[in-house]
Amino acid sequence: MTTRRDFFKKGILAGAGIVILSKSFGSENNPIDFAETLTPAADGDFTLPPLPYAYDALEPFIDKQTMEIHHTKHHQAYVDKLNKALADAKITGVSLDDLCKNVSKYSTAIKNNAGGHYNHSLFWKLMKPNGGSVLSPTVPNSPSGKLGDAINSTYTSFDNFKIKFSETAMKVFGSGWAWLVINHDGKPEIGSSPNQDNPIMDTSELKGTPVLALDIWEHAYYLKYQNKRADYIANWWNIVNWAEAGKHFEGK
Ligand code: MN3
Repeated sequence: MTTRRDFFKKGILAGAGIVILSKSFGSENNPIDFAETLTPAADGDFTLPPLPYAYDALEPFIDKQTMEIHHTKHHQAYVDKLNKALADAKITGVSLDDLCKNVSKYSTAIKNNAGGHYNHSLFWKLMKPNGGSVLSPTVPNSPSGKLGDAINSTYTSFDNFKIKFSETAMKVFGSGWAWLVINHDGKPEIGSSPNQDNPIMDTSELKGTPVLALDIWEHAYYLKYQNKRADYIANWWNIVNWAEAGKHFEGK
């Protein structure tokens, strides 16, 4: 059995790990374009950003094997294919942000893989260890500050917001993403995108600055949850990094 004391110990250790890793991860002050990871390196290639926690840190909500394959195989493949597509098109020195914002000018290969790199880089940062276990109650996890206020005033309550966001995520047909964005009126808006599209792309129906991102591709949950997408979504709420989401909301 996990005791309450173990819980705190785990929490402190996990917290310390984040501090150490975030130094090498860089870009803590710029979470929206997280410049250091998303700008091509000097040789012109994008690189896979390290996870800001261990592969098993999101257990039991997302399992270690899924995280490891998702990061080292799927995300790495988007990075590699993006670099190849850019090299083939002889494009250098364009930031990932600018590739996405002007994606209508580029090939489908650049669009899909720039989106894949951008979305996953965001997704990892918007989750954090909860410290819970299947045998113990989880740490309550909800937004506070300006983001919490905006969610309450737009959706009447956090619970109602969760229902609306989860419904949107359930309705994504095939592979895609569910989002909370700040739209052009400065208001929170829930929506989804197909494939690896995202709300900063000039081709996207949903437009705005991403605040929350949830990967609805089966590779994000199939090993643990199989066809039970609803359970994956319900468990994901335990590991949302609301502090990070709040920074995005406030444009910090
Ligand atoms: Mn994915």
